[in-house]
Amino acid sequence: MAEKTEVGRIIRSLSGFYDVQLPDGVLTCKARGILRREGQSPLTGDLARVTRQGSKGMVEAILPRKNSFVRPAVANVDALVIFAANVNPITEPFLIDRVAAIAGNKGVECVLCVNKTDLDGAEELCRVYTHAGFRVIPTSAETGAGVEDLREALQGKLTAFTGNSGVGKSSILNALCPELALPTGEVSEKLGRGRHTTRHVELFTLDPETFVMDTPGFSSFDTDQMDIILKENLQYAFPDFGPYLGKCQFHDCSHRKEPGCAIREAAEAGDIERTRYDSYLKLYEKAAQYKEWEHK
Ligand SMILES: Nc1nc2c(ncn2[C@@H]2O[C@H](COP(=O)(O)OP(=O)(O)OP(=O)(O)O)[C@@H](O)[C@H]2O)c(=O)[nH]1
Ligand SMILES: [Mg+2]
Ligand SMILES: [Zn+2]
Repeated sequence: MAEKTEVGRIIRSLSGFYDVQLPDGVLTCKARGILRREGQSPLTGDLARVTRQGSKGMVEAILPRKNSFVRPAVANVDALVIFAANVNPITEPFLIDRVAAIAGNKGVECVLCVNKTDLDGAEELCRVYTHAGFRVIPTSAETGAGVEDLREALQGKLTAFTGNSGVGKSSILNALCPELALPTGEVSEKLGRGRHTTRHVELFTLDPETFVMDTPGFSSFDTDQMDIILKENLQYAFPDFGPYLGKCQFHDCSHRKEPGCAIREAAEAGDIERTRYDSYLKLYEKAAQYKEWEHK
């Protein structure tokens, strides 16, 4: 007789064990070796087919994914909230643009949460991303400002929080749901960097329809492991370029040095934010290098 299987969502993955949420509780599972051999490592957010073996379980299969990300290592998200701050630590716009482009390339909605506004209002950051067409939510985990706006943006979705270490992802999740009491870490004054307090991806239920994943903050190592976007597709991953696409002199314009490039002209005129265009150029170089390297 075939073994009874059940389907549940992976809410935590830690050192080779996967916690799967089933209707009657959480089952800790290992994964069948064949999954890894087939390059199918389970991710938090995955829907998994599991069998019970006493009090433990086995992940037998991963159901088809809506999407997945390398960093943060999550699957099946409706949206990403990218966290940024303009103080302790300062978030580089390039990091925001890179993560937003990866999400855009996969068709995943992106919200920018500008946190620590009690310390620094980050007006310029808010202006740039509002102009670029993002939904921007200024917050403070300290005062609670903006937390209800964020709650409303998360409603009814499965969202992953992401951003550099120390910007306050776990602190904001605690503000949304104090019972979670997640550990948060000091930011090193000397290095201006977070201490990588959150070490694994975990999915939390805010209400029966609203789920949020807390994830470890990026390190420089992670950014080298992020998804690559094909250089031809990169232009579509910048929603603020949309109105200018198809208006360049050359139909196969890469929007770098070509004459009559509508994107570059818009950036020079300030209609596209300069930092966004600079990030595009940087990502284009990375994408071009990757292809050469891959084809060697
Ligand atoms: N003043 C102020 N401090 C904050 C705010 N949000 C977070 N912090 C502090 O910033 C530090 C880092 O916060 P965390 O929530 O651990 O940051 P994180 O993004 O989860 O960091 P990782 O887990 O390392 O990725 C802690 O000392 C928090 O108390 C805020 O809005 N205002
Ligand atoms: Mg954290
Ligand atoms: Zn162009």
